[in-house]
Formats: sequence, structure tokens, C-alpha cells
Amino acid sequence: MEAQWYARMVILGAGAVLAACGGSDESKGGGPSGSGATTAGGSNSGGDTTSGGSDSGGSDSGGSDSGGDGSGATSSGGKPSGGAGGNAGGGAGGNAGRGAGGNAGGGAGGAPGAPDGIAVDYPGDQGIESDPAVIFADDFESYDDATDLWDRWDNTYQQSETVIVTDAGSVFAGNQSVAFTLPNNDAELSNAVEQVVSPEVDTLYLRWYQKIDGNDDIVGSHHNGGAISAHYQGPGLRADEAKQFLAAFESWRGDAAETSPGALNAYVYHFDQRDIWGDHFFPTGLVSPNTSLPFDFGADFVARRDITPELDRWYCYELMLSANTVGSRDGRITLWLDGHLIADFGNLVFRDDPAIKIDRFSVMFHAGSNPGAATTKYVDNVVAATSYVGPMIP
Ligand SMILES: [Ca+2]
Repeated sequence: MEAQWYARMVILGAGAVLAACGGSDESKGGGPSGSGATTAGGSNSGGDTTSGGSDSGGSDSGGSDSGGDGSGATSSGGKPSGGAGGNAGGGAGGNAGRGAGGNAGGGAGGAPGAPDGIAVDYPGDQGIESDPAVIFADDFESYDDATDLWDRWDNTYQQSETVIVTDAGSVFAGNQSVAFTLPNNDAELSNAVEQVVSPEVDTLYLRWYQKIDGNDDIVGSHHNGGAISAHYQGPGLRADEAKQFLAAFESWRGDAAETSPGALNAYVYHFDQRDIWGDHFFPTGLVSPNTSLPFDFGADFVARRDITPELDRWYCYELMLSANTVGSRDGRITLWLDGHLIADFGNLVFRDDPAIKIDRFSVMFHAGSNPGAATTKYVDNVVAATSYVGPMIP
């Protein structure tokens, strides 16, 4: 009982937490995005820059596992290649990896790519929690019901709308996943599981699998992915003033004419945020609100196409948040979908005090309101780590 009461209390906070974003946004798409006209995954990052074209960073320079073999063919930029420490490269895919050893090469493209993840060493994610870089892992196989989430997570919201499911169509791997439902509802509602990171870290990689069912038809505030945050106290507080920061990997659908659930983006509280409700960074480089204003993501930024995930399909979401060195604009947010690099935002500032570190992550399903049918998001195979995780391998 106590736990539930606590949960309910937090719900309000949480509801508010990521809420309210974009309320008054200029509608997105007005800017240069929309069409996906930009480079798209096609030739991607390093590709268009100087040497990146082929595989400069390729197998040679980068050594065996360089990101070089990312051919640039896809947006992956260095699909999974080298081991954690690896990642020279920066070849075609651009992609010096930011894996543990990170950032050799960094050739042309320079953007962080997807070096071989931790997951390649743990087929089916079996035993991945024992990897020294892994902070937390959950495949949702250990629970009898959703109240047991308290055994492993520091918080779970909306217990009445959270269930452990076992039917094959609702499970990514193993025999169980967790399902969050947004009922038909005029009010704001926030489902989530949340975990405290202790000791706190400067860089965190969060990977999870999710599938949103075909009923999802929400316009406006709809935090439907996962988030990494630092000392986050709530919405409506600027990162610079409140000494907090946050990045969520989610979709945004500002208009009913857009396909649900909307285009993938990073929802961010950072020093340069445009209003108190935080910004949406789209892979094209478009930032909302005030989409007509360009944002400088740094010299190594590569515009990529917008992606709207399909409903009723599993995806591997991965979010990296790396806090800046105080005094430098070296903060970074990187997004991968099914192991492909889809967005990489550099030149960011999150803090002016090194004590403000990442202390929390969450996976959520929130809506400002849901006037339509109940919709459910399924989540499986969550892993949080200090280096790149990558998709689960069979
Ligand atoms: Ca599972």
C-alpha cells in the first residue's frame, strides 16, 4: 500500500515531469525538415565530409574493429563493429565510436557511431547484467506481476495501468515483457518505470525495446520513449537555472495530420533551451520551438532524415547522453534505432558544475490526454550502461 501511495504521489510529479513540452511549438515541419530531404541515412555523415567518403577510418587505421566498416550505406555509421574499447574509424559512417575506449579516429564524420555493443557478448542478453559496463538490466522475466517491479526498479507509476504480459505478440524476448496502457482519458497520465543511477555518471547509454500498439492516436504531449536525466526536478525549469538536465528519445506528433506516433527526436533540457518546457531536436537539425531559428550542433553535425516509427512493431531504441566538461561545449546526445545511428547532436552544454551528473533513467508512456482508444506500449530488454549496448543478438 505504501508503495502504491508513493507511486501515486510521484505520478503527479511525473505527469508533470516531461509534460507540457512543445505546447506552443511552431508546428514542426515548417522548417527544413519534413521531407527528409536531407542527406538521410543514405550517404550519411562521414560520407559527405572530407575523407570519410570511403572507409578512411576503415579497417586500416582503425585497426580491426574500427567503425570504418560502416560503409555509410545506412545511417548506422559504423554498424556494430569493434569491441567496447574499439572504435577508431570514423570512416564512411563517420563514427568514431564513443565506446568505452572511445574516440580514436573520429575521422571525417567524427560523429559517434555504433561500435560493437556490449550485447554482442551476451546472446539473448543472457548474463549481460554481469558486464562491468552495465549498470542495470531487466528482461522482465523475473516478475509474477507488476507490483514486483518494485523489487528491481526505484519507482513505477500508474500500477493499475502497468502489467506484466506473457502472450507472444506482446513479448520481445523470453516469455514476458512489461506493458503500459494509456486509457481513454481527458487528463494527463504518466506511466513509467524509473531507476536511480548510483554512483552518478557523466555519460550513460540506455537501450530498450518497445512496441506501441496500433491504437496510438495522440496529438501533442506524448512522451513515449525513454529518458536519462540529472537532478531533474520537474518541468518548466530551465537547465541553467535549476541545475538539472534531461534528454528523452521519443516521438513528437504536433498535428493530427502527421502519422502516429510522430517523428523521432530528442526532447531536451539543456543550457540553451528555448523556453522553460525544453526543446525537441530532430535528426535534420530542426529544433522546436521556434523552428525557424537554426541551432548550431557543431562542425561535425550531419543532418539526417526524420523517421517515424511504425506502430505495432518492435524497435530497439538507444539513447546516449554525455554531459559536457564544464567550460566546454562537448555535451552530446546520440540516438540509435535498431542499431543504426539516426541522430547525433553535439556542441551541447548541460551544466556549469561538474557535480551535476546523471542520476536517473526511465522508460515511459505519457500523454497530456488521450481522447481516443486505450493504447498500450510494451517494453522489454532494458539495459543501462557506461558504454554502447547495441541490439540484442539471438
Ligand atoms: Ca522479456
